Amino acid sequence: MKLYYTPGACSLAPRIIACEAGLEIEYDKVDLKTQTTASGRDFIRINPKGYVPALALRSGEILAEVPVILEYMADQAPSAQLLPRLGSLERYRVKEWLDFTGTELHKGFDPLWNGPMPNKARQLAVSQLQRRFEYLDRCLTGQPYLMGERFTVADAYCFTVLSWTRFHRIDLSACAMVLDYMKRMSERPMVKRALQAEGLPIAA
Ligand SMILES: N[C@@H](CCC(=O)N[C@@H](CS)C(=O)NCC(=O)O)C(=O)O
Repeated sequence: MKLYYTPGACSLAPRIIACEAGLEIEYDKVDLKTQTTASGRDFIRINPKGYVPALALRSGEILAEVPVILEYMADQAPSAQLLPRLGSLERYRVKEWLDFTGTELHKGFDPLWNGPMPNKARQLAVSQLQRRFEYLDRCLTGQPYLMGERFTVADAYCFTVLSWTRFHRIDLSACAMVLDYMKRMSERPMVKRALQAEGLPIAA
């Protein structure tokens, strides 16, 4: 399999899961501005959506969308126990976290990536995100991971998105549980490996 990624983007989540699951994956870096890959390919022909991540399967087919790629990867390595059993309520709970992360957190950052914006608009985007972080903070009280004691694919995605708060200088001081969670996540050996592989800081 081959993962098309951009350093520090949401494609970091599948890289973390590939490391945690011990999957053998090739990587091809995508320049999102030019839509070309490090291997010299036209990315739009690989993923017509024009965004990372994209996972090329052994069959040559392309799978896109972070939650789907994470679920697929976890199912390739059931012994790593990165997802609860298919059909169980816990599995749907993980999907609930994946959807929350994708729609409420990940896409909440979109306005902040789109270049210079009026201060008022930035404040609105940040305060909406902060409301979500406060919810997350309450959920993480007394438990190390989103699902409780066990790390799942949802943590890889949530951690990846939370790491963008540093880049955008979003104040998380009111969310002590979230800060602890980010520290705990960044201490996982496979998370460190993924961050190092993308040339990202590993400090919590
Ligand atoms: N719904 C997509 C969103 C992916 C996404 O937003 N990727 C960003 C990087 S974090 C990207 O490549 N943006 C470039 C673009 O949209 O042109 C998913 O879940 O995979």
